[in-house]
Amino acid sequence: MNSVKLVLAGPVGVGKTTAIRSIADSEPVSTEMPLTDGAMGDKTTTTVAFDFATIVLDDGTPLMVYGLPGQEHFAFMRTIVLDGAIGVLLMLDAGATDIAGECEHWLGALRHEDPELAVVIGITHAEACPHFSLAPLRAVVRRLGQPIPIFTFDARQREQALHLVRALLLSSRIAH
Ligand SMILES: Nc1nc2c(ncn2[C@@H]2O[C@H](COP(=O)(O)OP(=O)(O)OP(=O)(O)O)[C@@H](O)[C@H]2O)c(=O)[nH]1
Ligand SMILES: [Mg+2]
Repeated sequence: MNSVKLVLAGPVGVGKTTAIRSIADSEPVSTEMPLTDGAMGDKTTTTVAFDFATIVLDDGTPLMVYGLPGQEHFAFMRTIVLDGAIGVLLMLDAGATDIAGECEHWLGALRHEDPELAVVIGITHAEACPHFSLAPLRAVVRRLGQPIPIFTFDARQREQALHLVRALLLSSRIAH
């Protein structure tokens, strides 16, 4: 079976590198450098090129999973990393001050790269935001007219991260 390529995207600190570490079958390829503006809690590094890991799902599907850098500074990596991908897990932080704006920005950037990409949205850090609501995100998705599922998950938890990967694979297969 040919490997399927999936990409994790989203702003700095949402947990793209963490999610890839959670689901990887072996040590992932990382390109981490120290955060120049200082640590964000226990996060002291940022991705400067990409993350990469291979996974074989329970049903035998081989996956190549890449993570993008969150910093706009490295936006040029998107075209390179997204080449050949069939789906993107767009990760957003429940605690972001303008999560709907970030969602719209990233969905626009992804659509610009490849309008055919299947997208699933995964919200992290939700347990730290008791008043978090999916409603503003649902409004963005509805406005754009794209059928995009939205889930909350913890990128540090392997099973939760794998659940999102399986959902993305399903969306990709429906879309293609
Ligand atoms: N509390 C909490 N922490 C989380 C959750 N998901 C991820 N984290 C933490 O959030 C941080 C995410 O850091 P990274 O994985 O480096 O983030 P990234 O998206 O790769 O960031 P860049 O590469 O800088 O764009 C880590 O410290 C994780 O342990 C979550 O659901 N809840
Ligand atoms: Mg990273």
